[in-house]
Amino acid sequence: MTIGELPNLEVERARLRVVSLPLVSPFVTSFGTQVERRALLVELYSQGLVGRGECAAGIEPGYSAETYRTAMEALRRHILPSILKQEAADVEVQARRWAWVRGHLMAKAAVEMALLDLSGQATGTSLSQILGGTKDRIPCGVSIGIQASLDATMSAIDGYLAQGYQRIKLKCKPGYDLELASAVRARFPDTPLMLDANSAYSLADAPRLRELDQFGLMMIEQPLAHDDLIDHAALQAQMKTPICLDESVESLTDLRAALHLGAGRILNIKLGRVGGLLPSKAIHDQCQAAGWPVWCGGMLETGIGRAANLAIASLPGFSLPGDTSASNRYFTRDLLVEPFTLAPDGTMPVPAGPGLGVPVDSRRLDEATILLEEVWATGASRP
Ligand code: OSB
Ligand code: MG
Repeated sequence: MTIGELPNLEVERARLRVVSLPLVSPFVTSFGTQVERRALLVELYSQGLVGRGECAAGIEPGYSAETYRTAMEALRRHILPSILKQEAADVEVQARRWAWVRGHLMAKAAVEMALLDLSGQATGTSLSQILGGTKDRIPCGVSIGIQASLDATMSAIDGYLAQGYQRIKLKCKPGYDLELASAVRARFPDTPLMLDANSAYSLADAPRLRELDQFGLMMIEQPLAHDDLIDHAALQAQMKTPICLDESVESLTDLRAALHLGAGRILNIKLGRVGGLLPSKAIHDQCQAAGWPVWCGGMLETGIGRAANLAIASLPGFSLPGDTSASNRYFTRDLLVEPFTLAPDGTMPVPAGPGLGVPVDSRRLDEATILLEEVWATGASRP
């Protein structure tokens, strides 16, 4: 079954669930510190099945404008009422029913994930098969937050390399960049290495950023403003290190502008950031046509969102190791019966079961739940 053959489904019932999972260690970036993954899950019911989707948004709007709370409001008032108890339709038609809602891409992506999970379960097809995946294992990298010291950074890298991770991404910020790259390169001369600035620089920092060229980085991710393409193009023209865009590409339109301007050479695809798996596939296809390698980013997802990340990463254009790391890199206990584990060769399997393909541990899910809400077709908070 492919995207054109998805079954018609009626969404009979919808629930919003918020879970809280403590992180094994605080995750520090140029925009803030996260100590827990608080995830909004969308649960859709159809024909005796439950489809699940995870919203990428977190507690604070430091990465993008969305938070799990803005997503809840958009979902309960606008997005879910557009599809609840409507005539049965396939996922593409359902997505057109909420397309009138501007923005709220992570909220939309969570509903789309749940619908695709239902579609896969109803037809015995995995998400990867639905999307046209060609791989059954994914090469994995790891994203390391800003550490208290260079020593702590070195031992974190040592630990992840020992587990098999195929590339190291280090979060950086102005003042925590050249010394970091130089020290890590001296100690790990051949490790595939990259930095992620999460928009912390401006074009005035170009001379400093150009110094990074000497360290043989695979790429630098999103050095400049979250909504900029023009300055990224100017920076890329002066830098050998490839620029990888993250925050700046939220749609196929943004990608076309980025390609036109030469605002980078690589794209990090996050399905929440671009509004879902189907938009991610379209963006992947366009990157393939343009010769831009892509890889799958992450938002510290629980196993539910991680399963969808692995499915999209199985498409052929995902030619670089992504931020799809094992469950134990984030949590002591994930939400799944079988947590995701890294094989010694640094790969993880793409789930092969129907839909998301990862059985959820319902006791663990209930333990982690801090809020559960029924959504009404009227869009009101009460029927
Ligand atoms: O910029 O890629 C990012 C986590 C939260 C928000 C933004 C980013 C990240 C990561 C972690 O880098 C990726 C992961 O391991 O899930
Ligand atoms: Mg990033």
